[in-house]
Amino acid sequence: MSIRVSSMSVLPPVRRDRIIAHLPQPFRQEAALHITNDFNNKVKTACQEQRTGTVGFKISKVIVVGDLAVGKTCLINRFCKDAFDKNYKATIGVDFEMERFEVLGVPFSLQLWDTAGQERFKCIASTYYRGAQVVVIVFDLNDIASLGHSRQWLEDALKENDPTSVQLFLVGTKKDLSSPAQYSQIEQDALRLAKEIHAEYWAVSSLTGENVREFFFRLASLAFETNVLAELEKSGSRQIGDVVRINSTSSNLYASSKKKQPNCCQ
Ligand SMILES: Nc1nc2c(ncn2[C@@H]2O[C@H](COP(=O)(O)OP(=O)(O)OP(=O)(O)O)[C@@H](O)[C@H]2O)c(=O)[nH]1
Ligand SMILES: [Mg+2]
Repeated sequence: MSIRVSSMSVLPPVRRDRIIAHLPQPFRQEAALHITNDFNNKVKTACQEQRTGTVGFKISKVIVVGDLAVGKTCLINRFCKDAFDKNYKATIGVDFEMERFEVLGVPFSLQLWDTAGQERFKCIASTYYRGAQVVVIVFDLNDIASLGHSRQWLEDALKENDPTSVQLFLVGTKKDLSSPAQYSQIEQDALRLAKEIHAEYWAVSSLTGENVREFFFRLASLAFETNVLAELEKSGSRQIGDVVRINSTSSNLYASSKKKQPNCCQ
């Protein structure tokens, strides 16, 4: 029995609108993690041959950080639940969402950790930073101070992670509230910072939904690509016969997916 079939018996199939077949493009070419038109060839070939590494069940951990009330929870809720709440309810400590995709025919999940921006919850929230493959720093496009604080959020997030392997996104929210003139002013500063910290820049509105889906699809695609490349690198040193293919047994699937979990999530 193939793993895809066996995982379906545990989980419902991936939603049709979570299927990614082509690499989504960045929001701004000048502040992008990379600007290739398509997925890495090695990744595409591995997916076609169902040779994406030792785990068929791939997960990346994403932490979402930034000042209080910049719109972290709304951003996640717009994407995961297609909902928007105009009333502010502070996140206490941390919230968690799991979002499932299928990228190049391979099941892939994002663990989204929505952390609290309020100072008094920061020490609880920061205990969840460890083991992140992706860090999303959120700021409010109408509040220049929140952009300025992004460096501190980054520093805190990187204390718990390997800075060389983390993918960074800098996301400006509440685009609906800024005039074109105000927007282009803050965008210049945001682009400068994004380039400096090697982050990919996005501007979104959770109220209207502008760019929200595009952003998460891009994030999922880049996280998937990095995840598969790392697996291929690891499995490169093994014999071909040692590689557990996607169509291996379901017991292997869960044994290996468990091993991949960061300590803080157990
Ligand atoms: N107009 C507009 N308002 C937004 C948008 N995103 C968030 N808001 C509002 O901003 C406020 C704060 O949003 P949250 O998502 O709760 O902020 P947060 O960053 O999660 O805050 P903490 O959990 O305290 O860190 C709420 O009143 C939202 O309705 C947006 O895109 N446009
Ligand atoms: Mg929140």
